[in-house]
Amino acid sequence: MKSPSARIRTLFGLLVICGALFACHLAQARFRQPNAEYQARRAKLRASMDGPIVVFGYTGHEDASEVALFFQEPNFYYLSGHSEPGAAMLLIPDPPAGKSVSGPREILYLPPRDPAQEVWEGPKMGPDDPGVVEKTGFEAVEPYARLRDDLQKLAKAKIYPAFYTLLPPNPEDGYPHFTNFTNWLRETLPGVQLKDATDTIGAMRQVKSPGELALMQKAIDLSIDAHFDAMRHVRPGLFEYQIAARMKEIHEWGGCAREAYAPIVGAGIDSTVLHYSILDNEIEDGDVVLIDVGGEYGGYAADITRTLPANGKFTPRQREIYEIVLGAQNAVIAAIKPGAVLYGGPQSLHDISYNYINTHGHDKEGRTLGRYYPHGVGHFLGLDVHDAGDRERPLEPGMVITAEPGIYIPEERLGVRIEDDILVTKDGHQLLTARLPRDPDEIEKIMAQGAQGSQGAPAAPSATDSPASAH
Ligand SMILES: [Mn+2]
Repeated sequence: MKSPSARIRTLFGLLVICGALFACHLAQARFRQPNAEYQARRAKLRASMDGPIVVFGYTGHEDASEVALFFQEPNFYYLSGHSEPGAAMLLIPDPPAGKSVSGPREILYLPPRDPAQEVWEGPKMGPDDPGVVEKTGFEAVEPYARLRDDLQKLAKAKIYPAFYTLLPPNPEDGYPHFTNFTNWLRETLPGVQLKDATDTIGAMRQVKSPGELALMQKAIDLSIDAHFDAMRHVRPGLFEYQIAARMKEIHEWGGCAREAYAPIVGAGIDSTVLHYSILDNEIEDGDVVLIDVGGEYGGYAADITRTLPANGKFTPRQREIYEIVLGAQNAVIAAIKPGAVLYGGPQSLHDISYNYINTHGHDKEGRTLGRYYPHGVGHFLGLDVHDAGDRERPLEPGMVITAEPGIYIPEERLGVRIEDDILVTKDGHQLLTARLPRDPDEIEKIMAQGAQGSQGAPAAPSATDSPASAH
């Protein structure tokens, strides 16, 4: 669909000033690393490929709902730090021996500035802005319209055996961003072999830099603060969404731009629904409340789950199941070190958790509990909550994973998940969520303190009161 002329758009905009047409190009905050970090990532990617790499940013059309804010495609962001719609980049590796290539090797393509649109959405970066090369850290910044010519010239020179891009997942859900641009590339470069760079970039994203880890720890600390608040306030009679509301406020008040994922607060039977997101039920006496809520800070996700007794005291059966999940999680955490794998093989972290759960406790019919653990032990964490990269790759220092075993028994209205975020270190691991108690006695104590002082509840320890992590 063509956009209306600027004049019509302006008139129409007066009528729908809060509407979706304009909201979709406002951007969410991610906090940039220094340009040198993006340059190093691009250099590493170029060095590992035998052909030019073309990566397309999101256009702003990916999510057209009224509440959508523009959020850059994570691989594009990872390689550029650029958060505005409609951009592309071309990365050109060293040519094979005996061949040569001239001109810049890292080019950012930007759409032209649109003054009429900027009235509504604020200024955007344009290819002709003074200082745009220094600001973006690319070797060259060109108008987007030049991309086609540059690609065709490069292909015609027959220097490289293939070109790379992010090929679409199969099937591609939602707006077909990757399908659209891959089709465009095939039309633009007929006869050129097009290969996928997704796995290579995903492997790079798995190992976090100190700057990324700092943002992740901030997301985690704010999420821990929110979980402390939930422990102090959960009680029968509240609705699930009220707990989420307080947690979201703590995230945003602390600087999170958004949630890392739709909050899950499930009481009673809802605790057994893995991705429960309606949050419209009342918390009842005797329920457990499963709280899987994490904020996103500077673009990086936290992912934390705690399961609380609604009235502040676990029943013997709830505690029994809780302690099995905790035992499984402790066994997993203890095994996290370089070389371990999340999935694949009998020593995998997943199998450790499954075997623990399946050899401890029983259901009401006397059966083992493995059947009530239907999901995986965890995932990589980063720009995405379920972050990029091969889940069977042996762990390396700098990777961050979650450990989140769970047991969900609908016939007992009982779901328990405990989820923490863990950095793989040279010698083992560091529990980034260590400040938030997992022990059931400690949780009951904090809940009792919260119930006592419902007006002046003791403040959660802040990130500076105690070490944010332990080895
Ligand atoms: Mn998770």
